[in-house]
Amino acid sequence: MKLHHFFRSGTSHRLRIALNLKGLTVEHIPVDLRREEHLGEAYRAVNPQMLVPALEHGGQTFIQSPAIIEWLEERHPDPPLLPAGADARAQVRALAALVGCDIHPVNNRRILEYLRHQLGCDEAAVNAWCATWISAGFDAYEALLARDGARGAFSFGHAPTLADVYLVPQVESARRFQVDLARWPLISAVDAACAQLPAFREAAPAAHAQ
Ligand SMILES: N[C@@H](CCC(=O)N[C@@H](CS)C(=O)NCC(=O)O)C(=O)O
Repeated sequence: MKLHHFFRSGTSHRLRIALNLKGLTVEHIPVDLRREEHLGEAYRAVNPQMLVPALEHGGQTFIQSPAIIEWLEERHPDPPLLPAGADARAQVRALAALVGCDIHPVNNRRILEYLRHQLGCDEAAVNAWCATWISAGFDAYEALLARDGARGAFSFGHAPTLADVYLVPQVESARRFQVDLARWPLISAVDAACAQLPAFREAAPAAHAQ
């Protein structure tokens, strides 16, 4: 498998965590978003959407991190990223979607570039934008963690799940936008628990910095 990714991209980060949790190794192909390599013709041929990550396997190229992670889960079910039972699965998928559908997309690079260049926002306004949507999502995530009485150290149950795969990169991104994480002690504790595990540590942006 070949993974096209950028060290600081949250969606790439979540895919690296999922691959590590599954014990899978890949060839790493860095795509530098700072140099806009994803907007060049070479990368367009890999992913016409011109976003990272993309995963090549068996002559096929997979895009969209949620679809790739589901594909991994189907192809490599052990260890599972989803719990047993439809109700529990819905809970974990909801946590992941809260991050993947409602926090990450509005803070993506191209959105921030539009704010800067089309709408004339300065860096303070851009950071305030990011902090607003991260905070709204994390307030809800924290409340969901608080009301789950059966939870251990992770977002759900006693082992890492899809929810943690999505949460940890978003926490990393919140740090980058200088959002004060003290407001969300349960999220911070989950992030710390994940950081104990090699699968998460070895997927971190710092371990892949270019
Ligand atoms: N829904 C897509 C989103 C992918 C995405 O937005 N990737 C970001 C990096 S985290 C990207 O390539 N951004 C480039 C840009 O915004 O110019 C996925 O989950 O794979």
